[in-house]
Amino acid sequence: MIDKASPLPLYHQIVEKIKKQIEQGELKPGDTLLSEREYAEKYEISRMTVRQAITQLTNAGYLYRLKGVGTFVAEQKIEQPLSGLTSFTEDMEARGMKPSSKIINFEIIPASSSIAKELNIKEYSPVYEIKRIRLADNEPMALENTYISANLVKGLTEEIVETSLYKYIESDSKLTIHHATQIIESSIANKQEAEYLNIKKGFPILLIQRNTFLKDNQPFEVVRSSYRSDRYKFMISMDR
Ligand code: 16G
Repeated sequence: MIDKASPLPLYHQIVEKIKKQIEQGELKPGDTLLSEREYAEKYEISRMTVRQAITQLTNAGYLYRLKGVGTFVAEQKIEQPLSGLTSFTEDMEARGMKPSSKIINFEIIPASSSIAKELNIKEYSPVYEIKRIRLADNEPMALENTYISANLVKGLTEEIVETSLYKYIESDSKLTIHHATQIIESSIANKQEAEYLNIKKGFPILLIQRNTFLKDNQPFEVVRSSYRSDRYKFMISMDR
């Protein structure tokens, strides 16, 4: 139970207890938490202490509050290792989740100077501009803007990018995806991102820019994505 003699603050003990219940599946996404009063009575502590614990868990994304309704267990974040160069489809399938995409835009446009530079092609050369909402088990996870040289990759269609771009590149177009660089930074959702990702405007998001290259160091894609920060965290392992 709660150890009042422990040097650990009481609210911290409550935080750890609820976290453990979530991690062990005793509390599942969508479950309603006990009320502040109920927790206070159960552990014989003050409501203030309970509130402090619940606020911390809410800020950390374990819980969410609905005004006038209660506090609920949130969906837990997907932990994405940053070791291999994988596709969204592969990542979701590896977790037993069903990947899908909603195409917002698919067209061939003249490359802007910055995209042309990154793809190592001439300005105004034709590039595919693909905007997709990426979903896992029908829940929006990320909004992706992809740019690919249309002279390099032939025959790309809306139907193909509704499933897996990488699968098409590697099986049908016979190109070898080799390496990538990725930059991750924090931001907040603008109106469009909020709408597509089913979050509120101003909600924290992670902006990820991936530049992917083929075997001979030839740039293949430039992708600018917005990921829901309440659904994603990234893991890097390091050697020393
Ligand atoms: C991932 C990649 C993206 C790539 C896509 C291909 C990041 C940030 N982005 O979402 O660059 O285009 O996978 O996925 O990791 P697909 O093969 O399922 O279309």
